[in-house]
Amino acid sequence: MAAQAAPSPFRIVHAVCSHDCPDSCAVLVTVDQNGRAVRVQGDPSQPVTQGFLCGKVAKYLDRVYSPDRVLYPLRRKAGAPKGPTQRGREHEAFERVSWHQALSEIAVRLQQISDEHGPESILPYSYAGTIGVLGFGSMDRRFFHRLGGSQLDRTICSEAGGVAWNLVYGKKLGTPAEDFRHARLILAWGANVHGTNIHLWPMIEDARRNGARLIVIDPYRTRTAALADWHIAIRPGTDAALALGMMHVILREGLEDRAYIQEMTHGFERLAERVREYTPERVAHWTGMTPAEVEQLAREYATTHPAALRLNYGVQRAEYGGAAVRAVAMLPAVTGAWKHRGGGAVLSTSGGFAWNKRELERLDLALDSPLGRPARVVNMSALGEALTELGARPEDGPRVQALFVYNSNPAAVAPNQNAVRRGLMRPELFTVVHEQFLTDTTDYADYVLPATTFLEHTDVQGAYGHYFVQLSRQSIEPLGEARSNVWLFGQLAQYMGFREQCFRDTEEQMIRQALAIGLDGYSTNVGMEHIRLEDLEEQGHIPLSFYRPQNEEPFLPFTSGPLATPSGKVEFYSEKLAAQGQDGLPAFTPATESRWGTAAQQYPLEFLGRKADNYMNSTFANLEGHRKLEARTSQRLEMHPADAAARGIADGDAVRVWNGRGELRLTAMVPDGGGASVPPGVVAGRLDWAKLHPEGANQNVLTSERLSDLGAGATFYSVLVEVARA
Ligand SMILES: Nc1nc2c(c(=O)[nH]1)N[C@H]1C(S)=C(S)[C@@H](COP(=O)(O)OP(=O)(O)OC[C@H]3O[C@@H](n4cnc5c(=O)[nH]c(N)nc54)[C@H](O)[C@@H]3O)O[C@H]1N2
Ligand SMILES: Nc1nc2c(c(=O)[nH]1)N[C@H]1C(S)=C(S)[C@@H](COP(=O)(O)OP(=O)(O)OC[C@H]3O[C@@H](n4cnc5c(=O)[nH]c(N)nc54)[C@H](O)[C@@H]3O)O[C@H]1N2
Ligand code: SF4
Ligand SMILES: [Mo]
Repeated sequence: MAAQAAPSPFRIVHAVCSHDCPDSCAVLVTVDQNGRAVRVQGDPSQPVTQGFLCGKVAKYLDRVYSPDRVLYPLRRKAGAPKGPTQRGREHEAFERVSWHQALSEIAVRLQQISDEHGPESILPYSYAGTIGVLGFGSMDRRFFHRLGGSQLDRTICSEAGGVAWNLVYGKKLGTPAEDFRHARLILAWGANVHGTNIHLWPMIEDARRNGARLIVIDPYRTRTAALADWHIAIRPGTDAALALGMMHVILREGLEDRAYIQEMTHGFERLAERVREYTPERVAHWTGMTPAEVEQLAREYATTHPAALRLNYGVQRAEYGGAAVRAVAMLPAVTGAWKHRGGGAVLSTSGGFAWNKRELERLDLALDSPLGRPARVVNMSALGEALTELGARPEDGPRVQALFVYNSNPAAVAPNQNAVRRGLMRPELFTVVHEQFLTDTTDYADYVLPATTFLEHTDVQGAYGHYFVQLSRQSIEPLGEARSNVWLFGQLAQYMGFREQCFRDTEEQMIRQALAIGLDGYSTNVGMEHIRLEDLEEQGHIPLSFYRPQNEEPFLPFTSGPLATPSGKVEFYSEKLAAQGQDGLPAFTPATESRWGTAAQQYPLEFLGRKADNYMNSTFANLEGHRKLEARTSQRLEMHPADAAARGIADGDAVRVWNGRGELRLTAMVPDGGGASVPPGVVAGRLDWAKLHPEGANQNVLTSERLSDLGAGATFYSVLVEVARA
């Protein structure tokens, strides 16, 4: 008798990693007959994921099924004080309540606050816990618009760079990740490819096998830098000088692409005039390179084709990060690198995804709010100020009386942590946090609501490192009473008595809205016209129409016009900026908090409060397995031997790191001999959870709320400190 194959007790579900990472991996989740996820793996059929996940998410089931998950709504017990709580004892401050109780009590409280202080006294605070289109911003936006709550300017990550890029090119598009294979020269500029964008690495390896060189420009010796052909340990915040210096050499030696400049760009004569000041000698003085190195880099970049530039967001977390990104972004337009497959540059690909935000976010609901207009805008990068100072002047509007946090851990990730804390500790502030874990921020919450992970809800997603639209199907039932962001804000709207139909939309309906599905079943979004939901369901991932990796015809952005800039061209000179009284051209300005700033006498070291390779901002920092991977650098201060010696500090010493905003204790990490991870005058640390430190604070006690030149973004990498043995 022929044996018949038994039906598999497992099913495989297409999901998408929703963490704030350019790679947006296609994930295959294996679920057993009991509905338990038993395996996650990268989808081999997705051309960027290529069948593997990063070390953080390969261990994702440890996170999903962690015994520390928040599984039920929690309410702070009467009299339980707010503030940093010892890990493992957080639960003692809370009591379990039902969703009905939590939602009705929160609704009553928000209504009271709105009536008494005006709805703008309610501030949502969210970032990118999930970058799924629905989870990142949809029902929540509808809710706060209808409520009249303050609008949040989401600037903490990429705004300076995004605004800068768009000033030059009009749209966040760039060289496809897959095409890096064809490059002969790769520049990773403020881009920690190995740590934060690992799926670009195989493309770089392919290119190198074919003879390409990899040059890394980063003050810190990342794993990527250690593997490069040339690591340029540039001083923090001096990238604009280097890029303008490269253009100086390129133009002096006639290495520019006249035809491309003529056809595609605006303001070249003015730029040429400007770069004359940036001689290799002057650039060397600022950057810490030699003049010969500046020249060599310029020549190599301009004469090697295809040359691909991976510009990531490291450069723009700086006071003049906008100008720096503008200058760097102009390089491929000067050399015509865009014309070659495998050439050009990429900061982000997110401009390719024209989601139907109008329908998802419904700003028009603001007209039905008690304000009858869109509410004031509060910058998330100055949360400390918003909680402690906003409302002091009549023109500010009301003080913040309620904070509603989701998709974010501001007590760990927002700059100037001491100010943030002072704000969160205000006795009258009402704070709600929707979370998967009891984080630094939930220590200040009046209510904690349990949130789902991407295995437990459905979403649709684009990416900022590739061009695929992907559907993420729910693979398991929510754990405990965890609920998605969409569910939470839809329900809360019912408790607030909002009658609009849109608050009853299901996730399924909202995915159709995001895709703007037309009568014929196809999306009506630009670039998605060939996509039906049914096809996404079946295939999991579909490339945008202008980008088909299987086509022979390569996607060469910015090689034909008109572009989405005011002139329709690549803008070396921005009339728009000039009209605002700003410099129409990029220039180099040393940061206030840099070795050239006046505060450098008191605080002589430039501090880079970087991200951890094995965490995702503060996410994962609470998990034992991830912490083990990060152990070598965790709670360390990486120093150059010269700076350590000058302070009598040896490797392994306990040190105090401080400035006018705060102080932190870390353990010095000083390499002996060569191999320093930072250049002289620079020290570096890693982001984690504040409550993992004995003093209940992390490196953001040192960072400032000063905003960047463009986009009013955060400036985590323009910070001065002093260090001493503890
Ligand atoms: N493993 C891991 N992956 C992540 C994240 C994470 O926390 N961990 N975070 C995710 C998020 S939110 C984002 S926005 C992306 C960001 O991805 P990246 O842009 O790569 O992020 P950063 O690590 O901030 O910056 C990159 C590099 O810039 C360097 N840098 C700092 N200052 C300067 C400077 O002035 N000039 C130059 N040239 N380089 C400088 C830093 O040392 C760092 O190595 O990564 C995402 N992926
Ligand atoms: N010193 C320093 N500070 C930094 C940076 C740095 O490089 N150095 N980087 C900055 C950057 S680039 C960024 S983007 C920000 C990131 O700041 P955040 O966006 O706050 O990032 P995370 O620390 O990852 O916290 C996200 C939280 O969202 C939760 N979460 C995940 N999925 C969901 C969900 O579906 N629903 C809900 N309700 N919650 C969910 C997670 O459990 C996690 O606690 O940090 C910034 N802060
Ligand atoms: S964090 Fe990034 S690299 Fe890791 S699985 Fe998610 S998308 Fe992929
Ligand atoms: Mo970010």
